[in-house]
Amino acid sequence: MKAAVLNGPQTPLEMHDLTIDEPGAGEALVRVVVAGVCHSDLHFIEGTYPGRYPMVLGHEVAGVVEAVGPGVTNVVRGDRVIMGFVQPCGHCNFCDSGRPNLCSTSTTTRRPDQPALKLGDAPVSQMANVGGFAEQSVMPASGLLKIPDDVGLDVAALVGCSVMTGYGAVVNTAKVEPGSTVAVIGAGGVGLNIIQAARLAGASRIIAVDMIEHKLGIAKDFGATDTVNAGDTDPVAAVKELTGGGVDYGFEAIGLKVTSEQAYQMAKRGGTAVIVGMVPPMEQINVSGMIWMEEKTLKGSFYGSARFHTDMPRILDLYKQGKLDIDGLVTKRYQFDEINEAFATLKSGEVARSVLEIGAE
Ligand code: CXF
Ligand code: ZN
Repeated sequence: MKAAVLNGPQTPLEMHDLTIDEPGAGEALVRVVVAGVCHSDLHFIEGTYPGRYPMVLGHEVAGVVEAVGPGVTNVVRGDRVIMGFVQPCGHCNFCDSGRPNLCSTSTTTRRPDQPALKLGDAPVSQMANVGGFAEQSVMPASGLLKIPDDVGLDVAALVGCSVMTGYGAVVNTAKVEPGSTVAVIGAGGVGLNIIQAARLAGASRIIAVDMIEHKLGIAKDFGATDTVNAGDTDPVAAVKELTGGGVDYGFEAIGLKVTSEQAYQMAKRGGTAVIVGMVPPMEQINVSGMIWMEEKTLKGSFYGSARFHTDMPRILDLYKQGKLDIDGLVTKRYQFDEINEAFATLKSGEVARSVLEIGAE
Protein backbone atom coordinates (compact mmCIF):
# COMPACT_ATOMS: atom_id res chain seq x y z
CA MET A 1 0.00 0.00 0.00
CA LYS A 2 1.10 3.54 -0.81
CA ALA A 3 2.32 5.80 1.99
CA ALA A 4 4.14 9.12 2.35
CA VAL A 5 7.30 8.43 4.35
CA LEU A 6 9.36 10.92 6.34
CA ASN A 7 12.98 9.69 6.45
CA GLY A 8 14.31 12.41 8.71
CA PRO A 9 13.80 16.04 9.70
CA GLN A 10 13.79 18.63 6.96
CA THR A 11 13.45 16.16 4.13
CA PRO A 12 10.53 15.94 1.70
CA LEU A 13 7.95 13.21 2.18
CA GLU A 14 8.54 10.30 -0.20
CA MET A 15 5.91 8.04 -1.68
CA HIS A 16 6.69 4.37 -1.07
CA ASP A 17 5.01 1.03 -1.30
CA LEU A 18 4.89 -0.40 2.24
CA THR A 19 3.77 -3.76 3.56
CA ILE A 20 1.16 -3.72 6.32
CA ASP A 21 0.39 -6.41 8.90
CA GLU A 22 -2.99 -7.94 9.61
CA PRO A 23 -4.65 -6.29 12.62
CA GLY A 24 -3.55 -7.93 15.87
CA ALA A 25 -5.44 -8.16 19.16
CA GLY A 26 -7.22 -4.87 19.89
CA GLU A 27 -6.39 -3.43 16.46
CA ALA A 28 -8.27 -2.57 13.30
CA LEU A 29 -7.22 -2.20 9.68
CA VAL A 30 -8.68 1.00 8.28
CA ARG A 31 -8.78 2.22 4.69
CA VAL A 32 -7.83 5.89 4.85
CA VAL A 33 -10.14 8.19 2.88
CA VAL A 34 -9.30 11.75 4.00
CA ALA A 35 -6.39 13.20 5.97
CA GLY A 36 -6.08 16.80 7.15
CA VAL A 37 -2.80 18.66 6.82
CA CYS A 38 -1.98 19.96 10.29
CA HIS A 39 0.82 22.07 11.75
CA SER A 40 1.64 19.24 14.14
CA ASP A 41 2.73 17.11 11.18
CA LEU A 42 4.87 20.03 10.06
CA HIS A 43 6.60 20.07 13.47
CA PHE A 44 7.86 16.54 12.78
CA ILE A 45 8.89 17.43 9.22
CA GLU A 46 10.81 20.44 10.46
CA GLY A 47 12.33 18.56 13.38
CA THR A 48 10.97 20.77 16.17
CA TYR A 49 9.54 17.53 17.59
CA PRO A 50 11.56 14.32 17.43
CA GLY A 51 10.22 11.31 15.56
CA ARG A 52 11.08 7.65 15.10
CA TYR A 53 12.22 7.61 11.47
CA PRO A 54 11.29 6.45 8.96
CA MET A 55 7.75 7.36 9.87
CA VAL A 56 4.34 7.94 8.35
CA LEU A 57 2.77 11.18 9.58
CA GLY A 58 -0.93 12.08 9.51
CA HIS A 59 -3.17 12.16 12.57
CA GLU A 60 -6.30 14.09 11.45
CA VAL A 61 -7.86 11.22 9.61
CA ALA A 62 -11.07 9.41 8.73
CA GLY A 63 -11.68 6.20 6.83
CA VAL A 64 -13.55 2.92 6.60
CA VAL A 65 -12.85 -0.17 8.72
CA GLU A 66 -11.71 -3.08 6.55
CA ALA A 67 -10.99 -5.69 9.25
CA VAL A 68 -10.73 -6.00 13.01
CA GLY A 69 -8.40 -8.10 15.14
CA PRO A 70 -9.30 -10.39 18.05
CA GLY A 71 -11.18 -8.81 20.94
CA VAL A 72 -12.37 -5.70 19.07
CA THR A 73 -16.02 -4.93 19.79
CA ASN A 74 -16.43 -1.16 19.28
CA VAL A 75 -16.26 -1.21 15.46
CA VAL A 76 -16.95 -3.68 12.66
CA ARG A 77 -15.92 -3.96 9.00
CA GLY A 78 -17.62 -1.26 6.92
CA ASP A 79 -17.92 1.32 9.73
CA ARG A 80 -17.01 4.87 8.74
CA VAL A 81 -14.73 6.18 11.47
CA ILE A 82 -12.76 9.06 12.92
CA MET A 83 -9.24 7.77 13.62
CA GLY A 84 -8.31 9.44 16.90
CA PHE A 85 -4.68 10.21 17.69
CA VAL A 86 -5.18 9.10 21.29
CA GLN A 87 -6.43 5.57 21.84
CA PRO A 88 -7.68 5.41 25.42
CA CYS A 89 -7.44 2.09 27.24
CA GLY A 90 -10.67 2.71 29.14
CA HIS A 91 -9.54 1.51 32.54
CA CYS A 92 -6.51 3.46 33.76
CA ASN A 93 -6.69 6.25 36.29
CA PHE A 94 -7.01 8.92 33.57
CA CYS A 95 -9.74 7.09 31.67
CA ASP A 96 -11.54 6.31 34.89
CA SER A 97 -11.47 9.91 36.10
CA GLY A 98 -12.92 11.38 32.89
CA ARG A 99 -9.62 12.38 31.31
CA PRO A 100 -9.16 9.79 28.54
CA ASN A 101 -7.19 12.30 26.44
CA LEU A 102 -4.33 11.85 28.91
CA CYS A 103 -4.36 8.04 28.74
CA SER A 104 -0.98 6.66 27.77
CA THR A 105 -1.58 2.98 28.36
CA SER A 106 -0.91 0.95 25.24
CA THR A 107 -3.98 -0.84 23.90
CA THR A 108 -2.20 -3.28 21.62
CA THR A 109 0.21 -6.13 22.11
CA ARG A 110 2.39 -4.78 19.31
CA ARG A 111 5.96 -3.92 20.29
CA PRO A 112 7.28 -0.51 19.20
CA ASP A 113 10.24 -2.15 17.48
CA GLN A 114 7.89 -4.38 15.48
CA PRO A 115 5.48 -1.92 13.90
CA ALA A 116 2.75 -2.92 11.48
CA LEU A 117 4.46 -1.14 8.57
CA LYS A 118 7.65 -2.08 6.74
CA LEU A 119 9.59 -0.67 3.82
CA GLY A 120 11.33 -3.78 2.57
CA ASP A 121 12.71 -5.18 5.82
CA ALA A 122 12.92 -1.84 7.60
CA PRO A 123 10.33 -1.02 10.26
CA VAL A 124 8.33 2.19 9.69
CA SER A 125 6.61 3.97 12.58
CA GLN A 126 3.18 5.60 12.55
CA MET A 127 2.62 9.06 14.04
CA ALA A 128 0.43 8.73 17.13
CA ASN A 129 -0.21 5.07 16.14
CA VAL A 130 -2.31 6.41 13.24
CA GLY A 131 0.05 7.19 10.36
CA GLY A 132 -2.76 8.57 8.23
CA PHE A 133 -0.74 9.68 5.21
CA ALA A 134 -1.12 6.19 3.82
CA GLU A 135 -3.75 4.19 1.99
CA GLN A 136 -4.23 1.99 5.05
CA SER A 137 -3.56 2.05 8.78
CA VAL A 138 -3.41 -0.69 11.38
CA MET A 139 -4.15 1.06 14.67
CA PRO A 140 -5.59 0.44 18.13
CA ALA A 141 -9.35 0.15 17.66
CA SER A 142 -10.06 2.04 20.89
CA GLY A 143 -9.15 5.23 19.02
CA LEU A 144 -11.86 4.68 16.40
CA LEU A 145 -15.19 6.40 16.62
CA LYS A 146 -18.01 5.41 14.28
CA ILE A 147 -19.74 8.37 12.66
CA PRO A 148 -23.29 8.70 11.29
CA ASP A 149 -23.93 7.95 7.59
CA ASP A 150 -24.85 11.55 6.79
CA VAL A 151 -21.52 13.05 7.89
CA GLY A 152 -18.80 13.38 5.26
CA LEU A 153 -15.40 11.83 5.94
CA ASP A 154 -13.69 15.17 5.30
CA VAL A 155 -15.71 16.66 8.19
CA ALA A 156 -14.99 13.57 10.29
CA ALA A 157 -11.24 13.88 9.68
CA LEU A 158 -11.22 17.49 10.91
CA VAL A 159 -13.17 16.54 14.02
CA GLY A 160 -10.31 14.10 14.65
CA CYS A 161 -7.88 16.94 15.37
CA SER A 162 -8.47 20.64 14.76
CA VAL A 163 -12.16 20.85 15.64
CA MET A 164 -11.92 18.70 18.78
CA THR A 165 -8.75 20.48 19.87
CA GLY A 166 -10.15 23.99 19.44
CA TYR A 167 -13.70 23.36 20.62
CA GLY A 168 -12.47 21.29 23.56
CA ALA A 169 -9.95 23.93 24.65
CA VAL A 170 -12.85 26.37 25.05
CA VAL A 171 -15.59 24.11 26.39
CA ASN A 172 -13.62 21.52 28.39
CA THR A 173 -10.26 23.00 29.33
CA ALA A 174 -11.12 26.66 29.88
CA LYS A 175 -14.88 26.28 30.42
CA VAL A 176 -15.53 29.74 28.94
CA GLU A 177 -18.65 31.30 30.51
CA PRO A 178 -21.24 33.41 28.65
CA GLY A 179 -20.25 37.06 28.59
CA SER A 180 -16.54 36.46 29.08
CA THR A 181 -13.81 38.00 26.95
CA VAL A 182 -11.46 35.92 24.85
CA ALA A 183 -8.30 36.48 22.80
CA VAL A 184 -7.04 33.87 20.35
CA ILE A 185 -3.47 34.01 19.03
CA GLY A 186 -3.25 32.20 15.70
CA ALA A 187 -6.17 32.04 13.28
CA GLY A 188 -5.29 28.71 11.65
CA GLY A 189 -7.19 25.44 11.76
CA VAL A 190 -7.21 25.19 15.55
CA GLY A 191 -7.54 28.92 16.23
CA LEU A 192 -10.67 29.22 14.05
CA ASN A 193 -12.25 26.42 16.05
CA ILE A 194 -11.40 28.16 19.30
CA ILE A 195 -13.07 31.27 17.88
CA GLN A 196 -16.25 29.53 16.80
CA ALA A 197 -16.50 27.58 20.07
CA ALA A 198 -16.06 30.82 22.03
CA ARG A 199 -18.92 32.31 20.04
CA LEU A 200 -21.05 29.26 20.82
CA ALA A 201 -20.12 29.54 24.50
CA GLY A 202 -21.46 33.11 24.50
CA ALA A 203 -18.21 35.07 24.80
CA SER A 204 -18.90 38.79 24.53
CA ARG A 205 -15.59 39.72 22.90
CA ILE A 206 -13.48 37.42 20.76
CA ILE A 207 -10.25 39.05 19.64
CA ALA A 208 -8.34 37.23 16.92
CA VAL A 209 -4.60 37.89 16.72
CA ASP A 210 -2.53 36.91 13.69
CA MET A 211 0.08 38.40 11.38
CA ILE A 212 -1.69 37.51 8.14
CA GLU A 213 -4.48 39.92 7.27
CA HIS A 214 -6.29 37.37 5.13
CA LYS A 215 -6.54 34.99 8.11
CA LEU A 216 -7.97 37.75 10.28
CA GLY A 217 -10.70 38.17 7.67
CA ILE A 218 -11.57 34.47 7.95
CA ALA A 219 -11.48 34.80 11.76
CA LYS A 220 -14.28 37.36 11.51
CA ASP A 221 -16.39 34.93 9.50
CA PHE A 222 -15.94 32.38 12.30
CA GLY A 223 -17.04 34.78 15.04
CA ALA A 224 -14.19 37.12 15.95
CA THR A 225 -15.57 40.46 17.11
CA ASP A 226 -12.22 42.23 16.79
CA THR A 227 -8.92 41.55 15.07
CA VAL A 228 -5.34 42.56 15.83
CA ASN A 229 -2.54 42.27 13.28
CA ALA A 230 0.50 41.44 15.41
CA GLY A 231 2.74 42.43 12.51
CA ASP A 232 1.62 46.05 12.83
CA THR A 233 1.14 46.51 16.54
CA ASP A 234 2.02 45.08 19.97
CA PRO A 235 -0.75 42.49 20.42
CA VAL A 236 -0.66 42.55 24.23
CA ALA A 237 -1.11 46.32 24.38
CA ALA A 238 -3.82 46.16 21.69
CA VAL A 239 -5.83 43.49 23.51
CA LYS A 240 -5.51 45.31 26.82
CA GLU A 241 -6.71 48.51 25.23
CA LEU A 242 -9.66 46.85 23.49
CA THR A 243 -10.82 45.25 26.73
CA GLY A 244 -9.83 47.85 29.29
CA GLY A 245 -7.17 45.72 30.98
CA GLY A 246 -7.12 42.24 29.48
CA VAL A 247 -9.26 39.23 28.67
CA ASP A 248 -10.74 36.50 30.83
CA TYR A 249 -9.18 33.86 28.56
CA GLY A 250 -6.13 34.07 26.30
CA PHE A 251 -5.63 31.12 23.94
CA GLU A 252 -2.35 30.31 22.21
CA ALA A 253 -2.89 28.31 19.02
CA ILE A 254 0.45 28.55 17.24
CA GLY A 255 2.98 26.71 19.41
CA LEU A 256 5.59 29.35 20.20
CA LYS A 257 7.18 30.49 23.45
CA VAL A 258 6.67 34.17 22.64
CA THR A 259 2.98 33.87 21.80
CA SER A 260 2.41 31.69 24.88
CA GLU A 261 3.83 34.45 27.02
CA GLN A 262 1.68 36.98 25.17
CA ALA A 263 -1.45 34.89 25.84
CA TYR A 264 -0.60 34.99 29.54
CA GLN A 265 0.08 38.72 29.46
CA MET A 266 -3.20 39.39 27.66
CA ALA A 267 -5.17 37.72 30.43
CA LYS A 268 -6.45 40.13 33.07
CA ARG A 269 -6.20 39.73 36.84
CA GLY A 270 -7.90 36.45 37.67
CA GLY A 271 -7.73 35.43 34.01
CA THR A 272 -6.49 32.26 32.37
CA ALA A 273 -4.06 31.54 29.55
CA VAL A 274 -4.55 28.25 27.72
CA ILE A 275 -1.65 26.87 25.66
CA VAL A 276 -3.07 24.78 22.82
CA GLY A 277 -0.21 25.01 20.29
CA MET A 278 2.69 22.53 20.22
CA VAL A 279 5.40 24.60 21.88
CA PRO A 280 8.74 22.81 21.27
CA PRO A 281 9.67 20.57 24.23
CA MET A 282 12.92 22.35 25.09
CA GLU A 283 11.30 25.79 25.35
CA GLN A 284 10.51 27.43 28.69
CA ILE A 285 7.48 29.68 29.09
CA ASN A 286 8.17 32.58 31.45
CA VAL A 287 5.46 34.28 33.45
CA SER A 288 5.61 37.08 35.99
CA GLY A 289 6.25 36.17 39.62
CA MET A 290 3.16 38.24 40.39
CA ILE A 291 1.01 35.30 39.30
CA TRP A 292 0.02 34.74 42.93
CA MET A 293 -1.27 38.23 43.52
CA GLU A 294 -2.94 38.51 40.16
CA GLU A 295 -4.51 35.07 40.65
CA LYS A 296 -3.80 34.16 37.07
CA THR A 297 -3.81 30.65 35.66
CA LEU A 298 -1.56 29.17 32.99
CA LYS A 299 -2.73 25.82 31.68
CA GLY A 300 -2.17 23.45 28.82
CA SER A 301 -4.83 21.82 26.69
CA PHE A 302 -4.19 18.53 24.92
CA TYR A 303 -6.72 17.24 22.36
CA GLY A 304 -9.26 19.65 23.82
CA SER A 305 -9.38 17.70 27.11
CA ALA A 306 -11.63 15.43 25.07
CA ARG A 307 -13.96 12.77 26.39
CA PHE A 308 -14.20 11.30 22.93
CA HIS A 309 -17.48 9.43 23.06
CA THR A 310 -19.27 12.42 24.54
CA ASP A 311 -17.59 15.26 22.71
CA MET A 312 -17.20 14.01 19.14
CA PRO A 313 -20.88 13.05 18.64
CA ARG A 314 -21.84 16.35 20.28
CA ILE A 315 -19.59 18.27 17.88
CA LEU A 316 -21.16 16.44 14.93
CA ASP A 317 -24.65 17.36 16.20
CA LEU A 318 -23.64 21.01 16.50
CA TYR A 319 -22.24 20.81 12.96
CA LYS A 320 -25.50 19.34 11.62
CA GLN A 321 -27.44 22.12 13.33
CA GLY A 322 -25.22 24.71 11.63
CA LYS A 323 -23.76 25.90 14.93
CA LEU A 324 -20.22 24.82 14.09
CA ASP A 325 -18.88 25.47 10.60
CA ILE A 326 -16.61 22.64 9.54
CA ASP A 327 -17.17 22.74 5.77
CA GLY A 328 -15.90 26.32 5.74
CA LEU A 329 -12.61 25.27 7.31
CA VAL A 330 -11.61 23.23 4.28
CA THR A 331 -10.06 25.76 1.96
CA LYS A 332 -8.11 23.42 -0.29
CA ARG A 333 -8.19 19.79 -1.43
CA TYR A 334 -5.18 17.89 -2.69
CA GLN A 335 -4.57 14.51 -4.25
CA PHE A 336 -2.37 12.24 -2.13
CA ASP A 337 0.72 12.64 -4.29
CA GLU A 338 0.52 16.44 -3.95
CA ILE A 339 1.34 16.11 -0.24
CA ASN A 340 4.60 18.12 -0.28
CA GLU A 341 2.84 20.96 -2.07
CA ALA A 342 0.10 20.84 0.59
CA PHE A 343 2.72 21.31 3.33
CA ALA A 344 4.43 24.13 1.44
CA THR A 345 1.08 25.93 1.25
CA LEU A 346 0.39 25.30 4.94
CA LYS A 347 3.75 26.79 5.81
CA SER A 348 3.06 29.88 3.75
CA GLY A 349 -0.04 30.49 5.88
CA GLU A 350 -2.38 30.68 2.90
CA VAL A 351 -4.94 28.12 4.02
CA ALA A 352 -7.14 27.49 7.05
CA ARG A 353 -7.14 23.74 6.49
CA SER A 354 -6.34 21.63 3.51
CA VAL A 355 -7.21 17.97 3.16
CA LEU A 356 -5.66 15.14 1.20
CA GLU A 357 -8.04 12.90 -0.68
CA ILE A 358 -6.29 9.60 -0.15
CA GLY A 359 -8.84 6.93 -1.01
CA ALA A 360 -12.40 6.21 -2.05
CA GLU A 361 -15.10 5.35 0.44
C1 CXF B 1 -0.88 16.53 17.90
C2 CXF B 1 -0.16 16.35 19.16
C3 CXF B 1 0.96 15.37 19.05
C4 CXF B 1 0.55 14.10 18.43
C5 CXF B 1 -0.22 14.27 17.18
C6 CXF B 1 -1.28 15.28 17.24
N1 CXF B 1 -1.98 17.38 18.15
C7 CXF B 1 -2.64 18.09 17.23
O1 CXF B 1 -2.31 18.40 16.15
ZN1 ZN C 1 -3.33 18.12 14.35
